Amino acid sequence: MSLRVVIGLGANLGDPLETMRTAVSDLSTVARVEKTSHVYRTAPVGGPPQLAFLNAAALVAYDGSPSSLLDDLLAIEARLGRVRRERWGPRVIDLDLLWIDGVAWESARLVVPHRHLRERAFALVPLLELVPDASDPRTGEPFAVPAGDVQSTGDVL
Ligand code: A4P
Ligand code: MG
Repeated sequence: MSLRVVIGLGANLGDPLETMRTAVSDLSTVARVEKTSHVYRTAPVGGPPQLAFLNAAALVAYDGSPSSLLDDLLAIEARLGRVRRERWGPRVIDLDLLWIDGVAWESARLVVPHRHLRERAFALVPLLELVPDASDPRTGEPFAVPAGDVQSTGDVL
């Protein structure tokens, strides 16, 4: 049986929109991409002073374990990071495994739902655009969006 998964995409270096579109195309080689969200311009949360991010999400069906999906995401990040690193620096794309329908997972290298999901409007807004009734698998409670500076750019992935 396939896992129903929402993957969060974030980027703030290089050409974020282009990189996110390439990431979705790479994702489609390892999973069935069912829907992608609008693109949102978001204020950076945490870290050093930095440029605004673009964030979005993809709903995919995946035939494998959460842990092998993480391997696939890390491989896509490495591929895109390597291409961009020469021009713009090392962090051009972040692919996070935000949520898996009905699955709570906790290992040394992977925690699902993503451990900061509930605090992050930049992750929850695109997730809920794709799955409006998404809930926390541990409690069954629907997610609520916290306050945050998140604005649709009007683009889609
Ligand atoms: N890992 C554990 N659980 C997960 C999961 N559910 N999905 C582990 C993905 N990875 C998971 O990630 C470090 C390790 O986390 C992975 O190797 C995996 O084993 P990373 O992507 O290398 O590191 P990171 O992303 O720099 O660190 P961190 O703490 O995961 O950062 P976040 O949480 O991803 O946040 N502000 C805005 N507006 N938009 C953003 O997208 N992103 C960040 C980074 C900060 N501020 C932001 C945004
Ligand atoms: Mg990450």
